[in-house]
Amino acid sequence: MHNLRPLFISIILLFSLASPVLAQDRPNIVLIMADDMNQYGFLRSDKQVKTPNLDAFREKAITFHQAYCPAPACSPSRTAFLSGLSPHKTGKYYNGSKAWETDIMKEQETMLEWFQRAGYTTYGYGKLFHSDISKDRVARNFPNGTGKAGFGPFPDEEHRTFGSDSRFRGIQAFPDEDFPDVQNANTIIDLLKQDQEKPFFLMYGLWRPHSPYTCPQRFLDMYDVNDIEIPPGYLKNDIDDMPPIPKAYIESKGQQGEFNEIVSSEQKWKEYLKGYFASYSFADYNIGRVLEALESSQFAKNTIIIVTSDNGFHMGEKDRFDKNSLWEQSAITPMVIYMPSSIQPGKVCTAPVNLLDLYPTFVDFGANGINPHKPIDGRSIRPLLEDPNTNWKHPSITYFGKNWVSIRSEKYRYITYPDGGEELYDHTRDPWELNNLAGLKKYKKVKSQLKKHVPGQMLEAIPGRWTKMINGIVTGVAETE
Ligand SMILES: [Ca+2]
Ligand SMILES: [Ca+2]
Repeated sequence: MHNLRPLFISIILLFSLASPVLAQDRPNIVLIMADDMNQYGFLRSDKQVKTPNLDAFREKAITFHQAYCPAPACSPSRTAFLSGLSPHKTGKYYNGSKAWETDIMKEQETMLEWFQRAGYTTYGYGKLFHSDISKDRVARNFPNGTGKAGFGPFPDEEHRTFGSDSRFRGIQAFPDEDFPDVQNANTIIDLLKQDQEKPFFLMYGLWRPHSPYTCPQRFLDMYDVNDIEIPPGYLKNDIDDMPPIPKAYIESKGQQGEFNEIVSSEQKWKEYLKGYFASYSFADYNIGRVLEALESSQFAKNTIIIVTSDNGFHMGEKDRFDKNSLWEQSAITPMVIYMPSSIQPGKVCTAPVNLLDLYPTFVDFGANGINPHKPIDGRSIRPLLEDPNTNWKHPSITYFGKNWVSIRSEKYRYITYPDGGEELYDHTRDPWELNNLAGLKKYKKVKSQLKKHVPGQMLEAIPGRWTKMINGIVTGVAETE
């Protein structure tokens, strides 16, 4: 009798191999996340950045013109949307503070952990969580490894165009194979040629266009410095109509030094733009390679594809070459979503959405009755994917500290600061947020409507380098008032 056992096991195995066919009713999901990619390649009518692959992709996808990050920097943005928790509930507002060791985060089920429990295989290559998270947790989220990690290559000291600050390591060319973005795309292209037993969630985290602005030479050759224009959103003395806290922040030593150096000559500014644009086009190239591999794969008909970034970036507007601000340039992220069954290709959606909305959207599409262990923030944007013109009354919220919050409705951006200082911009007339309307009586009602979305309770920021710096600025302003 006992020699029937292997046969019995074989039958069981046969059935378990057959079941993934059912699982494939649910879509695969590919999330492509660039780093510090602002909207220059997307929104501007005088688009200077060349993105042929993203342009072609947008023809068959839905482009969200008002997508924002939960917090305007790599680590807090990724921590929020991958954990499903808004920064005001975790205290993770800035880079350089450890969020993942807190009790709330230890207990939180990440997007990847939920995907696994819902029957998906999770893959991730490149820059994913950023730092501040343990290797064990990363390995749990991406059991197949995370590909080529790291941040290089860095140019030698003498090639640094803008001094030794790590954010401004100079513009220089290297061969394709030196770049993690190329290596990880290669890995993904190979992976997409293989069969999958289960539906999969695949994340491709690029480093570019984040500095240093190094890329293969042909991307630098795409741009002539003489053809590059200074950003139209730059206005000298733009900060004059701001309240004391943002003014003090922009004028603080750490924020100002780089700005003065880059804008010291128009040539230098344009060279900086060229470096960023070339890195942007390099990211577009790598994204295009992965999109092409997907399109020619067996998964083309059943895969949702999202292209986005963790945050935006200022190119001199508001006296900044950085993210880490609540203004449009820094808070906005590209977001293009391809639905294989969509009847809305090439459409634009102007409803304000947030990276935090991705996790609940994925749950909406892939849950199969399995919901995250604990409540998650954000809301499913499935209705907008099915009809981009859906009436959407929800603003998008971005945080830069306790009581340092921006509420972005379709029409307005409202910002409030810890001392009660306010900004209000009307995007129908002022897309560059140059004219602060917060002090005008006629906007009192608009402000109070937007202010209702500011949470009553916000956690203190987790200690860290940025927390210390921001607290110093707030205290400094209070002392002079
Ligand atoms: Ca970033
Ligand atoms: Ca202004």
